[in-house]
Amino acid sequence: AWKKFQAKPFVSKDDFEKEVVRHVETTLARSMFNCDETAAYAAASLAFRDRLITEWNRTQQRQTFADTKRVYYLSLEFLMGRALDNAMLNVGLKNIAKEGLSELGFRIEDIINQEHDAALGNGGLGRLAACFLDSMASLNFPAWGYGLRYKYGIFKQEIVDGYQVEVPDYWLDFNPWEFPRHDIVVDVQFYGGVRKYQDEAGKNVAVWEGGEIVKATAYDVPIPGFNTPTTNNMRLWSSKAASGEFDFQKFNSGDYESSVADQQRAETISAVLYPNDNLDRGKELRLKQQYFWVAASLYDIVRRFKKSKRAWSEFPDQIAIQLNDTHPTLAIVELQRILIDMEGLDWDEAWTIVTNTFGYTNHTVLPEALEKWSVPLFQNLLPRHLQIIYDINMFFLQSVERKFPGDRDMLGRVSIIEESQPKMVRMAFLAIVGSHKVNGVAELHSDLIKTTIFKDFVKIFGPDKFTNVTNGITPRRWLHQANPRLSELIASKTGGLGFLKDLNVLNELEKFADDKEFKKEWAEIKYANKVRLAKYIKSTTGVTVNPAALFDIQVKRIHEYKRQQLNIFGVIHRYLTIKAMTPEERKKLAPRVSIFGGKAAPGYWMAKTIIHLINNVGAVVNKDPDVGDLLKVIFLEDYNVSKAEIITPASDVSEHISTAGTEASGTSNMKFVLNGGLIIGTCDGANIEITREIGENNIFLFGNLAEDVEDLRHTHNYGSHTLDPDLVKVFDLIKSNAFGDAGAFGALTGSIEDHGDYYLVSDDFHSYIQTQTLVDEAYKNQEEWITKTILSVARMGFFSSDRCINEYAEMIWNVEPLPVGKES
Ligand code: 26Q
Repeated sequence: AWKKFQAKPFVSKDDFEKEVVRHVETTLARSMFNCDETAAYAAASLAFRDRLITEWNRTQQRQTFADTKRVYYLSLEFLMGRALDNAMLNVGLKNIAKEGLSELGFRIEDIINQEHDAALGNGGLGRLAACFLDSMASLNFPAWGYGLRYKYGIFKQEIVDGYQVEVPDYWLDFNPWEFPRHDIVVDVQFYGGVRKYQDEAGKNVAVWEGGEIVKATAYDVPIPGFNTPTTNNMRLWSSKAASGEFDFQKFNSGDYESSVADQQRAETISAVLYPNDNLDRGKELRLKQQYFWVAASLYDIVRRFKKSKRAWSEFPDQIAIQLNDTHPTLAIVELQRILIDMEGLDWDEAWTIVTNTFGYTNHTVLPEALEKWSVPLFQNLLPRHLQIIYDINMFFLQSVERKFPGDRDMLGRVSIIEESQPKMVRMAFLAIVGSHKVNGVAELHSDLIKTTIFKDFVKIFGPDKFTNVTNGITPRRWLHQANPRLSELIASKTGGLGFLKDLNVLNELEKFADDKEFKKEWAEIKYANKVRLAKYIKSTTGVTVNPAALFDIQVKRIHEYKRQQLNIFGVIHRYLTIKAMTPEERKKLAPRVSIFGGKAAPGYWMAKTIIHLINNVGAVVNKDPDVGDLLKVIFLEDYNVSKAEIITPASDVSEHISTAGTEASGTSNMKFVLNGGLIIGTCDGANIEITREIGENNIFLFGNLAEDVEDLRHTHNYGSHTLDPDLVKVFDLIKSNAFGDAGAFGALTGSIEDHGDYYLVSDDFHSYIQTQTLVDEAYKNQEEWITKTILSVARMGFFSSDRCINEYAEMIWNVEPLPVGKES
């Protein structure tokens, strides 16, 4: 009977406006007479949210009813960016919304710009999780994301006098995209002790008791697929003290202050995202975050499974859990604990279920990023889990001993417990032992982990446990949303928006690579995107840049291994070259705008020094009359997802210049090429596969290869290390205080001159400068340049996150899509 009362989702402009007006006047309790852009954003979002939530409900019912296998993607980071534009496009009603908002007196861009980014991530790993959610929904996979609802996402970056300053990102003030589930609350235990005894049947029983309880409340965010009704769920947990407002017992006994302190301590768990990217600092609160999130998520997953009344042995047939790096590795231990301590399964039966359920994705080989936790810290916070880890390790080492009898070195190398002072739990090893598949994120990276950090495990488990799934990006956000004109042009030549669901359709563009008309339109779009970025640069930095200049962009987290220092040293070299030129020579040079953006971890001094140098170089170069338009240096403040949507379509070249073997994949490289930019890059991460796909004539590769890095480092430390002469000139200029007090940059130049140049800046400098010269030359031939960019875009189909998700589904998860109409 109720079915006839269900609201019909709007499909027309008038109905959309009706919804907006209704939300302004009732939900927001405001009048249309003073409806500003904030209110219009809120109302438009609520109108779309209503639509999403209807489909979200249907999708959840459909998936529950069909009872097929589900994927749970566990990630401590989901770098979602804005939701409104994405929702409008995925539902296919942006044009209707645009017209409707226009009738109400608003420009849709202004309304979209009201939204605060959901910035619950640092960089690549977090954005990958967001692209995966989009692909899983768009491909109709029954899939949930599980994460933490941080009160503060990644900090907002301000540049003051050339220095990075961090400002808190409080983003929850008004967030229409989340639904608090006050009925879904999980108790999570910390500290306490373990009591062991034998029950009547003689079975060993362990009880974890005492300690403290923190409550996890679920907040659900709908994830709409593109051009499909499937709307999946992202569930984020928020922490609260177990006693609610405050502890009445303590309050009544006069201990008011400590009851408030308890509450604050509990809420601290989900308060803030750790701003380190590729660095592990072993802080207790971080381990608390991990367990809090993992325990709540597994409780939720297990509860859902138990409703199906299936045998435990069917758990891995119904559930696949993917670990986004080692951050959720405790889930392995927690599931084993639930099965043996709570559900009474015996160890082997439980362990088979656990290992068949989990898959682990590795995102780094950098030693400083590999997670380790001190055993004493673990013992105190999670005493039962530590016991289970010791048991997992014991059974594992016994199996190694059987396979490699007497190899004590091997046992020491692969032990989950590092015998250091204090002892440490090696999370990556635990993740490998507890999963049935381990994957890297690009071919080179997957090969490297097999031959370096996880070499012994390949011998132990065999090579089939280790695989590669090259990263991808969602073309919905990174082409259709960020670059609507290019998307429209492609649609007009390939028969509609089908390429957004099957990115290999882009291949059809190859036949336009020499088409005059097409090339003209293509070039116009790039120019318009550069004009848009130039305006943004003007409004945020005050610097005027020429949109006809070559835009050279490097935006990503600031890290020594990513080598923004190589880029800025190259810029200084260019500055020196320009200064030494005659006016005639200057006329022949292609004007350039070097654009940087990215955050440094707050405690990473070297990264902050690099930002400082970039800003100081900009301050000098940008006002030098000898230079004029030939060189401008821009640092864009607070790089984030919504800014990436403006920046990515505007590159002529982008830089992906990590020391070979250090960048696991990179994903912005894919975004820039998909938007018609070329790449200057090293033979690292996904650059290698991009080259294979688009052809080596369409990419500017330079630098030493991964296989030579180790020897070069050895030479620096034990042989002779002479700096590249051009780099010496750059350092001399810095030391002459040309960019402010050189003392500020001593640590940076010193790391290269005196401390072994670990990232091979000097070794790659000459090759880098030469390649930049090739870029200048190539850019002069615009006809050829445009052809290269068209061919590149045409060949980028492989890098869709849809391809990537299909590979995970087939090789690791063994799950099938569940489109509407396929329920039975
Ligand atoms: C670990 C312990 C304690 C605190 C923080 C962390 C931590 C947090 C974030 C460690 C690593 C990260 C993020 C890593 C990351 O973003 N890696 C990137 O992942 C991308 C997606 O696979 C790749 O494209 C990049 O190459 C890789 O650097």
